[in-house]
Amino acid sequence: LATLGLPVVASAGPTAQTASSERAVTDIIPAPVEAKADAKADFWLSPATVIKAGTGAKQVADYLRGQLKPATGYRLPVLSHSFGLPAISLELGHADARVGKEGYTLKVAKNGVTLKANTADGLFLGVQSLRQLLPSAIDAKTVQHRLWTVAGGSVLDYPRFGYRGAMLDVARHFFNPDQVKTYIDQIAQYKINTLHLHLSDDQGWRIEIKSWPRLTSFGGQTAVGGGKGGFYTQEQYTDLVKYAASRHITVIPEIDMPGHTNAAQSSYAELNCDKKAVPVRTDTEVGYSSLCINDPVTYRFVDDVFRELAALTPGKYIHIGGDEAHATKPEDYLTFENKVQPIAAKYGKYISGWDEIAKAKPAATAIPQFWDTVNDKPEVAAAAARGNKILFSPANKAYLDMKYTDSSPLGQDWAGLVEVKDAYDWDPATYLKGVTESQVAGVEAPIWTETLVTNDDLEYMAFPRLPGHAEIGWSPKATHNWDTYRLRLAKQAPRWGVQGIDFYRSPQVDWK
Ligand code: TNX
Repeated sequence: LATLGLPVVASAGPTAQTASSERAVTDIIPAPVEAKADAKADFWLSPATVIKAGTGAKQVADYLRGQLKPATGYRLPVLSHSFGLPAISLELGHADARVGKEGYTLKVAKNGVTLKANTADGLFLGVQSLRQLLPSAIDAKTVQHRLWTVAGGSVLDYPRFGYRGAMLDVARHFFNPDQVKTYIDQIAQYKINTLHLHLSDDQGWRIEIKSWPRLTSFGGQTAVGGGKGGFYTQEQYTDLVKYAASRHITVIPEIDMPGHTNAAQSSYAELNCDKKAVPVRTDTEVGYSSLCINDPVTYRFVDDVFRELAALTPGKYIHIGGDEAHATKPEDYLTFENKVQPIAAKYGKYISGWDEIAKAKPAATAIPQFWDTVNDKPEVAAAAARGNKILFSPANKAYLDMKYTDSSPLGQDWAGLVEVKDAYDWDPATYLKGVTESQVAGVEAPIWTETLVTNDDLEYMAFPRLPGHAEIGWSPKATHNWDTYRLRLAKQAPRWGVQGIDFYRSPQVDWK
């Protein structure tokens, strides 16, 4: 090493500080399919380590290099050969067949780390596991002088469900692009692969639509409580979608319709049946607004919005809302849903929507998002029977805006109080009558922001519950166990500390 001009650490180095008591491959959240710890196989990360990136692995290798640099101070080279130096090798292809599209295998040995996957997504998700094998100080933003040992062992891993989502409501309170990027990085570490952005609601419209400029110039200027609001220009939104993609996260944009539309209807008189713009609303009532179902202008509006939105959306899905349309007559609701779906299809997009859309018998590619608190919802089971995959966000389990206890300073309680154990202890494959494992698209944890304004607020509600939903979405059912999960969860807390995540210290977990 000295001949390479690199610092040499005398002493026993890595063996002087074994990783195994603090962290192990068996501690990873979400729990891997198979993990075998080997305390004698710790890898010592040093300035001489090379990140070896095979074909197609360069983006993930650069991401890893960027993750490791601030705390270690090491400028690890990303190379296609390791030249006999100790290496973290990222290899695409030749992975165990079981790992599929998003899985990976990870081997940490004394002489190097090998991560293999069939896709760049798999490598990225494997890197998230690797990060958890390093000391929590690895996430520090400034150089920490210490040894960096990667806990030894091997992992074979792949997800239970393909859709593992988080939803952020940027309509009730606006979150600027940097705030959303912060949340993206926080969720990516738990292998969340979908970010659903709730871009419009009664209190605000947050995405620039060039053919209807007042949606943002007027409808984007308000928020719950009368705050100043905000919106994303199409350029900013595109940048956000790209940032998410760099974290292997697909963005699904939601325009909520035919209810939750007061911001649009206060911006444009023609969107109201009586052709009078409604007053701005910044209270938190729901279910009072409705687009005008039998007026052709409504569908010109939807067409323009979907056309522009689809052009900003590399993902296959757009979310069309559809919840709590109490001000729309049931027959009008069906008329509306049946007219808007072909518009999405015309612009090459499949739809998702809150579970009410199941009543309109959408095409089998549509994903109804179950958000109710009941265990029996016949129209959702009927959709599953017709071939629709169901996304699970039961409000009394998965809503991150529910209070933990009745003394929680933030959040709501209409779906009940949701402590960390409540949030973890459920199974999407047995939750709803008539919907079984193969009919489940996955799990999404929504965070509604009527009471939430800052990233600290989001963090307090999402942590520690979000990692539990991520685990329900990723890990095999056989690994699901609260008693062992709570111990693994406790070990994440120092990481959140270093990352600046302001979490709720639930008394159900013995935090370090
Ligand atoms: C219900 S759940 C809503 C939202 C609220 C949320 C608050 C759903 C699809 N609609 O409009 O923000 O409750 O928890």
